[in-house]
Amino acid sequence: MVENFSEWFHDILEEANITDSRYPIKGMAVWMPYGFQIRRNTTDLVKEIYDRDHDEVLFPLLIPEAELAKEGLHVKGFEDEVYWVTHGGQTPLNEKLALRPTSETSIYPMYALWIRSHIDLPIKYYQIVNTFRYETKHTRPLIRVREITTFKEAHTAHATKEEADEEVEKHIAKYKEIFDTLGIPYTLSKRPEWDKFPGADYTMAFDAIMPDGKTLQIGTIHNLGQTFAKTFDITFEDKDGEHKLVYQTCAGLSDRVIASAIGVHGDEKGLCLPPEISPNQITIIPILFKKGKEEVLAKCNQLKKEFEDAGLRVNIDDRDIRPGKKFYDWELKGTPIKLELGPRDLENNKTIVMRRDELEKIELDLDENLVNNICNLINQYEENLSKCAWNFHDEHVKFASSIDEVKELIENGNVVAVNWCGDTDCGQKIEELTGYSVLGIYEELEKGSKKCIISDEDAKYVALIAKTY
Ligand code: P5A
Repeated sequence: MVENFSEWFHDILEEANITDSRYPIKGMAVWMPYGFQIRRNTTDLVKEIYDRDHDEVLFPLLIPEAELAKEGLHVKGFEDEVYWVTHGGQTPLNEKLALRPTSETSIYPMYALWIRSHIDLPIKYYQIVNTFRYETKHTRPLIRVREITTFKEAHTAHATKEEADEEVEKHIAKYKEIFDTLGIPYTLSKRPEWDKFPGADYTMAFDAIMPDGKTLQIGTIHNLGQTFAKTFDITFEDKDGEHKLVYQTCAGLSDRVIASAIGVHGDEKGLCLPPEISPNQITIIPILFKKGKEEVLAKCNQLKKEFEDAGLRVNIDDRDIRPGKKFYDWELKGTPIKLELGPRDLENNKTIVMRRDELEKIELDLDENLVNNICNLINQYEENLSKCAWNFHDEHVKFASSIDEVKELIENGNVVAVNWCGDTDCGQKIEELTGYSVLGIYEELEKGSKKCIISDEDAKYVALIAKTY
């Protein structure tokens, strides 16, 4: 799988009924039923966490050209990626309308109308919508799409810089909770100046390491300072009667959360889904013969109900096909627990259960704490997924002290940490000499303790270098 992760990923999406990429527009795929359930469970998780202190809203998809063009830095960053609507039927529109590539320029003119006084602050809204980016790099389902179908974007405005700085930390904590719940390991780094979000003061980014060693940016948090507030005139009257500009943050996640959950946990047999987002946490497979069929099915239904009452998602695969084929299918689809039940099991009051990660047969008593025992297995499975993924992650972050070493380590599937003075020229030189990207600042160094990998100046930071998706 490591050798051809790209192919594995492409195939599993189709085989497991997640997406179908044959839709006749590049970079746009269909969410299939099994994938749609994973997507719904993932958005439910994100919503649950964001609803704690944000309000959900829904803005229109189209942005007038004049608004999009207002913030110079921002528009420059996106100008090659915007899809335009130019006609209404046969009639050319007076003003071109952009399909949102992201919604700052859609939301902030409205913030300017809504925010009047310090009592209107903070404002913390989020939406989960589709956004459109005419990506020119190689597109891949879920990873680099032109219609980002599941774009969670949060936009906040605050009275003070301190509050905005704190909000960045709160977004970071939320993202950690989301990734930790799904057992997705990450590095968190501050993007270099030349790679920050267009219009942001700075960008904090989460990256996951895929099985081929390439990193995937799975979430970003931007401190926007007052740049957009100036452009869109978002002001408020403070307690002292003075009119001031707000400070802003925004934070985004996409379909890549699902891509990384699939990528970091999958194996040669298929998916291993985190229980939180798996469409079914338990799949019951009845072993049916003519004799005793009714009793077995009745017991399966009874168990399903008991599991559901305990808050678990359960399905019974009663298709008229060989049990072996069913086992194969559910291994491919990554259901955390398979439970098999045949007439002889019923007679003996037993069932055979299998965790998707270990695939070892475990015999459990049907009427001795079965629900509890299964819940324990799900917890063990969840912990093990996370542990194995973090082990892989930690083993693949290595330190290098020369450019040749950086190249060699990355070619062998690693992400590499180097000492860096923080100077843009040196940073870009690292990219030029290695052919790989500076992800960003991972750690600050004590003054004078280390030298920069390029300039021999004192290093201020440990920077991460990687081959990226
Ligand atoms: C934050 C939310 C923004 O757009 N505006 C509102 C800010 N940031 S971002 O970094 O440009 O995008 C947020 C996250 O979206 C994912 N992403 C993509 N996923 C799939 N296909 C794409 N073409 C794509 N482009 C961006 C990344 O995970 C990014 O961090």
